[in-house]
Amino acid sequence: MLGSVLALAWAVVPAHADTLRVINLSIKQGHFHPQTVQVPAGEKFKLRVTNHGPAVEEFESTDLNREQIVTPGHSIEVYLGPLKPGRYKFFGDFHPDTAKGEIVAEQEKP
Ligand SMILES: [Cu+2]
Repeated sequence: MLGSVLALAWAVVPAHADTLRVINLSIKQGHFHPQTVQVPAGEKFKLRVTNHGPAVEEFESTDLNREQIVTPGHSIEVYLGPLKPGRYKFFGDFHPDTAKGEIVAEQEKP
């Protein structure tokens, strides 16, 4: 029985991993690149945030209720969505004057 459960798990997990949209966000010198991230509304996605240094940063979003430290040379993964159409601000908590961005969730046109 255990064997068939494991086989099912293996069959299901890669399919999910393949369909999840991954969006890369870089941190450099207290700025996010890109500053605006567009995603389709109503879909889950993963934000991969990489800190190219030199300072530690914290990816933070009050709108999305996320807060995660990113040390120089490292990446974090933030699972988000599905979002309603709208704009969701994020910022770098250690450089809040310069590290600003937003995620724009848009309904895809049929
Ligand atoms: Cu914070």
